[in-house]
Amino acid sequence: MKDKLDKAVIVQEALKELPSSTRRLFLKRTLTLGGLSLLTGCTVTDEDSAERMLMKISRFNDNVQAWLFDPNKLAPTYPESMITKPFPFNAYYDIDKVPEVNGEEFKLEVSGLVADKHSWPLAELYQLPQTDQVTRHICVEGWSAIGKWGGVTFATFLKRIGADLTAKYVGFKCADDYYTSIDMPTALHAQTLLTFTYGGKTLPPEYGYPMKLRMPTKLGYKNPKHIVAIFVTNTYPGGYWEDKGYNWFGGV
Ligand SMILES: Nc1nc2c(c(=O)[nH]1)N[C@H]1C(S)=C(S)[C@@H](COP(=O)(O)O)O[C@H]1N2
Ligand SMILES: [Mo]
Repeated sequence: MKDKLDKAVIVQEALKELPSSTRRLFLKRTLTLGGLSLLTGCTVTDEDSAERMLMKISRFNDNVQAWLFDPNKLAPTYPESMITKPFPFNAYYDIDKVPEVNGEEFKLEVSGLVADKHSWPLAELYQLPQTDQVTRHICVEGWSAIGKWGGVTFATFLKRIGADLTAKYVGFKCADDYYTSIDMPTALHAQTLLTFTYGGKTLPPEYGYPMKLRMPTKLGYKNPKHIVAIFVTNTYPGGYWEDKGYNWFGGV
């Protein structure tokens, strides 16, 4: 990084870090280093350390992905015959450590930029209009699987609680130590569901009982299981893997 870097090389290196689909779209829109600086909010110079540069690229990547995200574009859906059996379990711990949640006592906490902060027992959540979809879950660890999840469209839930839909983030706290957060346009996407069922049956513990936010437009680690609290905020909430260096936007 000490050598005088040609501006074109900096842009090229930054682009290498982007997923190929993003890269293609990005190249189509022919953004320059000026644009890169605008998006990252800082000037990319040859004095930046490699780590700072990578941090900038990751934040740049978040911004580019957010910028390219088309709220009306639907992720593919599949026939039920293509459902992966058995559907894989994944968490940052082994299956014998899956959190046990008592559904009778459970109440979903809601906080932040919302008008109605009452906590939701499961029975009340089940009364919201339910829908299901068969989509592909893609994990960065190198596997993907098709499954069927059912629940309420998250936009419906956000409107029901009087969420500030102009806020930047929706954050999630889980019954394990997991947490994550998403951008509002994705939260409002038609295929973003707050799900209570898997394969037509109550979500089993290993897949995230009592609820999982299912987004076919985002990578697996952005899909929180065992959600116990939801909050709407303009303060960046990060996430379990995101704080360890995974890209925050995490689009597929
Ligand atoms: N609460 C919680 N949610 C989580 C995780 C986790 O460890 N804890 N892992 C994430 C990752 S990396 C993946 S791939 C999916 C796995 O979901 P599955 O077990 O239903 O396949 O859950 C995501 N959500
Ligand atoms: Mo994952």
